[in-house]
Amino acid sequence: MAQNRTFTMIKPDAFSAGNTGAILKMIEEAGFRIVAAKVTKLTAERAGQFYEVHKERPFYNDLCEYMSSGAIMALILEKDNAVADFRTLIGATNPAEAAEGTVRKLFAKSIEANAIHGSDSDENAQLEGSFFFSKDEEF
Ligand code: RTP
Ligand code: MG
Repeated sequence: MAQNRTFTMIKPDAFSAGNTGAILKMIEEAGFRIVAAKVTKLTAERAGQFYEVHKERPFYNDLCEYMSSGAIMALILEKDNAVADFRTLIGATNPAEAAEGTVRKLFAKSIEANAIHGSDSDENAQLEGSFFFSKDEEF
């Protein structure tokens, strides 16, 4: 995955609430181009692999259960400065601390069910994108 790309998931709370279209509109209006997208569902085991970095954290088991509780949408996005600009667009992990107008401020239900994921580095964007997509699914 190129350095100007990031990876995101619309999480089960936002997907099941029917907020996918509104979130995609925000993403495109912020200048991101969708280069890969799919609706899928993680098993608890796959969620555990995706969030392996957090396995010692107290919220890990709950997070894996929540992330496998329903369908998600996974996407790769392209824009200059994609990783940092996307983290700005989605806002703080805890919606109570998220800035006005951010995706999490508008759509997150709690610190856990917080509507959306955004990669935190170019390296993780690459790893997370390839967790969901093969090269020929990325345009
Ligand atoms: P993400 O990886 O999903 O983009 O979120 P993030 O960087 O803002 O937050 P991170 O620290 O990586 O945490 C990953 C996800 O775990 C859930 N979480 N729950 N109960 C809690 O205290 C807690 N803290 C984090 C959230 O779903 C968070 O996005
Ligand atoms: Mg994170």
